[in-house]
Amino acid sequence: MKTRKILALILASLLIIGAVSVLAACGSSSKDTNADAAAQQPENTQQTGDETPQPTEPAQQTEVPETEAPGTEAPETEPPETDYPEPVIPDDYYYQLLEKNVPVKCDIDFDGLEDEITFVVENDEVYTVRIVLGSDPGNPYTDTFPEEDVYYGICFINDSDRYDGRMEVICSYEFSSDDVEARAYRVNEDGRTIECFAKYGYIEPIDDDGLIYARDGQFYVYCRTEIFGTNSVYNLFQITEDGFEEQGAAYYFNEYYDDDGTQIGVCAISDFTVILVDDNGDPQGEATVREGSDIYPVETDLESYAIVRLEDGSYARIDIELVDDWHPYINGQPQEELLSIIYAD
Ligand SMILES: [Ca+2]
Ligand SMILES: [Ca+2]
Repeated sequence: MKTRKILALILASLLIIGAVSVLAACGSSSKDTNADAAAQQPENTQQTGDETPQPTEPAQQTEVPETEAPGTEAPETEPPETDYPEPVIPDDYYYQLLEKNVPVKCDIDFDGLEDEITFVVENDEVYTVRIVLGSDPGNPYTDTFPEEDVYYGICFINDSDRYDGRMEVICSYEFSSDDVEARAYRVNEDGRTIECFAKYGYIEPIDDDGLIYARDGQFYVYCRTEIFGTNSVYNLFQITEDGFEEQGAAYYFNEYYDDDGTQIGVCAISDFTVILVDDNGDPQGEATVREGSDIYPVETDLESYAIVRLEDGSYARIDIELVDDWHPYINGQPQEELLSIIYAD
């Protein structure tokens, strides 16, 4: 009986233990899930609680641009609608047009320290280039264009030579009664001083939007000549250690067209002799430009000759002599005795 009782007790206690453990297990598991939920919920509420002031808003903000991004992509499909091709700017030639009064960070002397370049324009008439070198931040370089009545100015950062370990800041100004000047700033080898080069001429953009002034490190400088009348001619330039350096052997004349799309030439008012040339510029004999026919200026070295196209499409060289350093003579005569010449003031 005793052993039965003992066994029954053991059995009962085992059952109780089993039941308790089952209950405990259920309780603990439900507690755990509650705890998990509780643990999650506080986290969530904590997050949302924290999110209200901080994390949520940035998260939402970053999400909004993400949804906007496809929207901003849409304009990217618009450029092809324009008539002109997009200029190709190689990655290895740095180029940056400066907005007026907006500093641009750029390491222009390749010393690993960011420099700050600003095209400062005050009252739309006082133009200053301001360069703060990262190597000498307490000593900003400034150069204010000295001429008065400046009515137009542009400024860009350009890498003329990929291998010279620096870049240039280049400006073009137009001021009092159509006078012009281009300037270039270059950090010297010492990494501290900046040299300024000046050149007579102005720089024109190469794209229709007027945003790109240089390609492959080179840019067009335009200047005035009195050859065949007051004309605008241009040549490719880049900046070397000596300053502005011509890249082409000759200057090209700007071509002008009337409303019908016909090129405007210069009319001969007297017969005169020219030298026909082939594609290489080699002489091919003489020809006579007849009174009443037009010549179309093509190129000149600005001092001794010009190449022109004749009405029949052939090309001819006209030897030029500049008398008094400016007055063009052709075949020993002032050009206005042979051609209908228009001089600007
Ligand atoms: Ca630098
Ligand atoms: Ca360079």
